[in-house]
Formats: sequence, C-alpha cells, structure tokens
Amino acid sequence: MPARRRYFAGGITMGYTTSGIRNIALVGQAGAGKTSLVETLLLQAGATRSRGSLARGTTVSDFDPQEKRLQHSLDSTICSFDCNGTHINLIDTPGYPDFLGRTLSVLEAVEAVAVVVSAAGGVDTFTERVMEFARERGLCRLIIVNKIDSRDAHCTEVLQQLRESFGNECLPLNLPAGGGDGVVDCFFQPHGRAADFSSVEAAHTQIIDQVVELDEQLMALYLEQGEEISPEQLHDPFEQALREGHLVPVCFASAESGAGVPELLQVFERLMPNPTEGNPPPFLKGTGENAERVSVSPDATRHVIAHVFKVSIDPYVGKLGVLRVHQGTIRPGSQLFVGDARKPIKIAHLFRLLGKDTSEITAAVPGDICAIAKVDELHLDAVLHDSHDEDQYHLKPVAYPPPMLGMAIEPERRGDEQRLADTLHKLTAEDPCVRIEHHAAVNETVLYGMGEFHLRVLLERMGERYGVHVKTHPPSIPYRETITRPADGHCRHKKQTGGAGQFGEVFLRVEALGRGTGFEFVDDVVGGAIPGQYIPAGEGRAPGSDRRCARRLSHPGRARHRLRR
Ligand SMILES: Nc1nc2c(ncn2[C@@H]2O[C@H](COP(=O)(O)OP(=O)(O)OP(=O)(O)O)[C@@H](O)[C@H]2O)c(=O)[nH]1
Ligand SMILES: [Mg+2]
Repeated sequence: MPARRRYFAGGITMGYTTSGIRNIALVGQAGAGKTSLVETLLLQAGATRSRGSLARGTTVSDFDPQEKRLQHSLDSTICSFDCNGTHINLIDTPGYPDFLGRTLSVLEAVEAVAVVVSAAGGVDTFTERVMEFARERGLCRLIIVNKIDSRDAHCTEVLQQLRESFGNECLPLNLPAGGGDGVVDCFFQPHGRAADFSSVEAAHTQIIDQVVELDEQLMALYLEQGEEISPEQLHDPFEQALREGHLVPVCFASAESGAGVPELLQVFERLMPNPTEGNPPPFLKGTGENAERVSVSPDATRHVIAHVFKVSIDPYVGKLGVLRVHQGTIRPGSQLFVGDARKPIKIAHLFRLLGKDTSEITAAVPGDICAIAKVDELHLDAVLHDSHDEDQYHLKPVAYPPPMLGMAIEPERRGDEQRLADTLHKLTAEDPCVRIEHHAAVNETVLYGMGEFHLRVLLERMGERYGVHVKTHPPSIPYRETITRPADGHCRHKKQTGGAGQFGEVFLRVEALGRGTGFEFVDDVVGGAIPGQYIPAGEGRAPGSDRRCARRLSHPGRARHRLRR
C-alpha cells in the first residue's frame, strides 16, 4: 500500500510574492544524489528537523514503499519550503531513463533546472539528454557536481568534461577546498582559502567577464575603469546570461557531508531566476498550424492561467493535481474552467506539498506551485483558467519519447477485467510514457512502457496499490499474408444440377502496392463484356490477397462472369 498522505489544515498565509519564489527541478542521472541533496537542503533550510536516510527509507522525496524498497526515485516529488524570506519549490525527479516522462513533465513548471552530476561518475548520456531538453525549452541551467567527499571524486576532470560537453559557458561559482570537506566561493566573496584545484581569482574573473559581456555600461565600468562590480550590480545581466544560455554556473557540493550545501541554498536564493526573470512559458492558443504564441505574464491581477504538470492517483484521497500558476491568483472558492469545458470546477482547498505532507494554503500567487485534490476533471497538461477568453490555451507540447516495449497482460482472476481497465487508466493518467493498446486481431491488452524496469514497476504498482494481479506474456504477433510478387489467376465455375445452371469465369491479376498505400481495385473489363452489376462481386473475393495493399486487375476482354438460368 502507498504511504498515506498527511494533511495539515489551518491555511498557511504566504509571506511572499512572485519575486520571492524560486522554482527549481533537480534532474540528472540515477544515483547522482538528487534525493540525498534535497534531504540535506531541507535540513539546512530548517524545513525538516533531521536528515532522512535512503537506507532506512526515511527521506522526504522517496516516500512511496516501492521507492523505499528499490532505493530509487520513481516519480517526481515537490518540496516547498521557505528559507530566509524566499519560497523555494524544489522538485526531485527520477534519474532512470525509464521514468523520463515523469521528469520531463515537471520541467514545464520551473524556470531553472539544476542538473546533478556525480563527481565520481561524470557526465553520461542522460545528463546530455536533460541538458539539451532544458536548453531547447529555454530553461535556465545550473550544474551541481555532487559527491565531492567521495574517495572516487575527480572534480577537475568532471569540470573539464562539463566544459567539453556543454561549452565554455560552464563556469564554477565555487570550487572544492580542503580535499572536498567544503567549497570556496568564487562569485560573491572570492577571498577565502585556496581551492583544491584551479585559482579562485581566475574563476572569479572568468565569470564576471562572461556576465558583463551582456551589459555595455557595466563592461565599460569594469574593463575601462577597472572598477570592482558588486553581485547586486551583476544581478540583471546574470539573469539575462542564464536565460540566454550564455552562462551555465557550476556548483560543487556533497549531500552526504553537507559541504557546499549552504552555498547552494544561497545560489538558489540570490542567483536563480524568480518567475518574472525566467523565459516566459511557451503558451499557445488554437490547435495545429493555427496555434499562435500568446503572452502570459506573472501578474496577480490578471485572469488566472495555471497548468497541471503532475497528476497522482492516491487510493486514499483520489486524484491529486499539481499545478503551476502562471498568471492571476487562485484562492479556495475560485471557479476555474479546465481547458475548453463550459462548466467550471470549484476549488475547495489549495495545498502546498512537502513530500507526502500536504498543508492547506490561503492563496497561490503567480509563479507558485500548489495542489488540488479530488477533482476528477484534472488531467496531465490541462490548463485551468477563470475566463472563456483563455479557452484553447495550452503549453507547447513536450516531445515525450514513445514507449516502445510492450507486454500483453490479462487479469489473474476472472472477473477482474473492469478493475484492470480502471487501474490501467490510472497508470496512464500519471505517466505520459505509458500507453495501453488493445490488439483486436489477437484479442490482447498490451501495456507499453519505456523499458523492462518501467514495466516491472508498473506491474508491481498494480498489485500493491490497486490489488490487481496480472498474468503477462510477450504480445502475440498478428501475422498477415501479403503479396510479394505479381501473379495471375483464373477460375471457372460451372454448376448444372438440373434446372437453371450456373457459370462464371474470372481472370484476376494481383500486384502489391507500396506499404501503407491502401487497396485499389481496377476494373479492366472493356467493351461492357461483363454487365456492371457483376463487377463488385469480383472485388473482395480474391483468395490470399491482403485487401489493404493489393491491386487486382481483371484482364481486358478476357474476364467473364456470367450467371445463366
Ligand atoms: N559519498 C557520497 N555519496 C552520496 C552523496 N549523495 C548521494 N550519495 C549516495 O548515492 C546513492 C544514490 O543517491 P540518491 O540520492 O538516491 O540518488 P538519486 O540521484 O536521487 O537517484 P535516483 O532517484 O535513482 O535518480 C546513495 O547511496 C547515496 O547515499 C554524496 O554527496 N557523497
Ligand atoms: Mg532520487
């Protein structure tokens, strides 16, 4: 059974506005230490009293029994907390490529992604994939090199590898010091102890040079007059450099020892973009080719526009939709339309999430992330709005990888067919990379996922969470015959059983058309040798031909089809 969500009623009044919000998703390869980092960051920020452990299954992020058992994140987890007056919505994501759908869907809700790389492992293909996805989506990127305490850490090589893979705009904001027991700041106050490698002064100069390139006035001050530029003066060009991908800052940390974690929190608060500073979300109005880009701004007084980027189906409380408010303010009691629906839904309660804990809040301002429970109309990628002016608004679709591995399933117990159908519906509602197909030709239901691990997790979840146990086997292949080369056929039918006799004669040629080009019937009878009403009988009667891609020809002047009385 899944972990029961804990609810805290009371209605927290938020002490922050849009500019005080930071939405950051932690992404990166499995085992890089994202969940561990969340744990250490929460403790550092004072959001939790003790640091949970992966081995004991007590982390805030991996609260599902399956996650505890496998010691891997299988779903994204929202951790909202306040730190020094800043409201941080930190989202932990799974690093296994099998769960990429769940990772990509949360990137719709953030301005910045923090890509976590292990100092012991370096860059892998998953890191490259998420870096590219974030760049394409116009998200600001930060790289966290974790595990600097590890004996296998090779920070110099990893920094070098990052620059080779993602460009020279990957510049360190801090560097490991004391053999990985801490970090030394290269941006705010670059005057600490010596770093383990490279020079703090050189790193400071590199990053300032990179940022002032975008601001002519600052450049003049800095280069011509040799003035020291303060981090406050650099704030706006720094945000611009992040938005344009002109700078990808790199931070070093250890989730295990806590080294670099206070510095990381400071980077989140002071340097990561707030919702007004990130690239605007790619909202479109209309469908297909007629879709036009529309502007949505984080203005609290305008119409509400919010996007559902995560749905989880909780057996205890039903559907929980997690949304990012892009415009306007949502309050308990707000009436919102889901997509083009004419009838509004009423928001009874609004929640903020910290792992499995759910606390009621009094409002969600633009840029914030909140949750709504028990609204069946909500679905992944739905847009909520409070005016029909915003009907047809949607976010630019995400290019999810198609689930390719299929497994045929049927309930173990007869009579469970409906429960199986309901469960499959729930699984597809939660994960954009799960697909169900019914293969009518062989009467099989096939569950498609990203890989073996994905399918195994889905089957276990069906059993544990919903009590539906299934038998599985590889999907049957509905073999069909097709025409491999042209052939001619001739058949004569004669029947004389007393009274009226029957006679028919057909000349037929079959040829293959191109794959997928359909079926074509060509009547080659000339001169009306066969009366028109007998021609359709020739179509659809040729043995051994695939109706979908065959061309049949009856020969000119030779086809005969007669009925005699
Ligand atoms: N030495 C060391 N080990 C770490 C550190 N951070 C995480 N680990 C270990 O790395 C392993 C994986 O950590 P997780 O936090 O589960 O990694 P993850 O990125 O969340 O992995 P997925 O959920 O599978 O994507 C665990 O055994 C952690 O104890 C670190 O800073 N130093
Ligand atoms: Mg994890």
